[in-house]
Amino acid sequence: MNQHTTGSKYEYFIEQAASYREAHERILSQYGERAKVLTQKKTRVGGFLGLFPRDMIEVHGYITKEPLMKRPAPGDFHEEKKKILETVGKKDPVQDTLLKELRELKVAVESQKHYSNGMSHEQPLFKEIQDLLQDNEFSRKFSQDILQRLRRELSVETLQDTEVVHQKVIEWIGDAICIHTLRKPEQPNVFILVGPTGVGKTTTIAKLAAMHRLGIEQGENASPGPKRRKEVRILTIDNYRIGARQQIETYGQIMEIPVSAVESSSDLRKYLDLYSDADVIFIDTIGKSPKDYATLGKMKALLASAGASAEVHLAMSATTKCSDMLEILQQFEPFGYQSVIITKLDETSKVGAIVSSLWEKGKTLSFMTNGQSVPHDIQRAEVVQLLINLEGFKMNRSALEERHSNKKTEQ
Ligand SMILES: Nc1nc2c(ncn2[C@@H]2O[C@H](COP(=O)(O)OP(=O)(O)OP(=O)(O)O)[C@@H](O)[C@H]2O)c(=O)[nH]1
Ligand SMILES: [Mg+2]
Repeated sequence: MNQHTTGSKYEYFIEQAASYREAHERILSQYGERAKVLTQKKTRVGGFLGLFPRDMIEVHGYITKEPLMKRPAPGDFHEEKKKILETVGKKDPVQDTLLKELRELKVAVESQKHYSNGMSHEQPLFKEIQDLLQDNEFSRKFSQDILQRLRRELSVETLQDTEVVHQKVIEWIGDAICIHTLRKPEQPNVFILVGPTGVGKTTTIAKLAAMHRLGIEQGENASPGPKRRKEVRILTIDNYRIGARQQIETYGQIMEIPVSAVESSSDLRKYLDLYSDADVIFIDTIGKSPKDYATLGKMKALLASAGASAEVHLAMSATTKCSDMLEILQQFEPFGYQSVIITKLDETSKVGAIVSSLWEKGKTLSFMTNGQSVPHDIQRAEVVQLLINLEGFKMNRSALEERHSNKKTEQ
């Protein structure tokens, strides 16, 4: 069944049938490919006085008078395919170069898109962490490592949670700090402190010597039970600077610790023999610029007489900037120092440079000093004590303490 009206440009039709399929077949057979369907719906038709109507499908459409697109005949299609394959097969150097450049451009655009998408997605929290690391004076290398870990190890959901991200970053900073395990004391335990000028070597020697003298040394080597006053000696090779010898001798007098000045390798050997029954022998050295290679060389030759069992520590001030710390750590390498003592922590709130430089050079930390008072202002290096100096981070201290509590005994 159909209705058919003619317009100026189109002829309209309505076709009713029992199913869509039947309607479409009829439309195709009557009007051919020019028939275009506009709408189709279900409708109820027939029945006597509204009784027993039938469900029918009604399709509205029009017949276009515009010429149809020519479909290629099967033969034409094969002809076209052959032409295309021939063009593709031909090597055109200009076209090849262009294609190559286009491909490279596409890769560059894609990676740029990926990068900018990533950044815009990450930006607020990543920027915040980056700024915090920078404010705390972490090195670029260290900050980049942390940011990469954030991208790699945290899910997109976790990255929305400021507190979790802060705590994670603090944990990773803590993991980067390695605490030196003190050797089981030999007798005598020879402890040498080297380092740049004015960082607090002599003061630190005085603090450590006093602690041992009083039997209140800290850390894993602290003897359990009643404290035993130890036999302590101090040697100094700082004979050249006016007042230097007097400074350590004054500490020695107050603490009742013998202090001797050493001028040569044979001198050093003589005193080490003489004090062979002492518990600890501390050796204070001349503060030297890490660039004064000649004096550093002489000092190294002299200290070599202390033997391989001597424990060498490098004193470095917490107020030093990161690039200088890296240089100091490098220049004092010939002394074969086993660990670093960080001094003057009380003079700065920025601990990023210390953590970054030690991490970059793979060095451990043994003690931290935080004031001029002898002997109190010194403690065994502790990860959490450093972390709590970090500014601007939200941190859960008890979780950090739990995480790092065993670190002292790890090597
Ligand atoms: N604020 C602070 N000052 C310290 C600390 N340790 C040492 N000092 C001070 O730093 C200054 C230099 O200390 P010294 O112990 O003479 O340093 P040094 O490395 O022996 O110096 P040189 O022998 O000249 O190379 C002194 O005024 C000390 O009181 C510390 O932990 N905090
Ligand atoms: Mg000194």
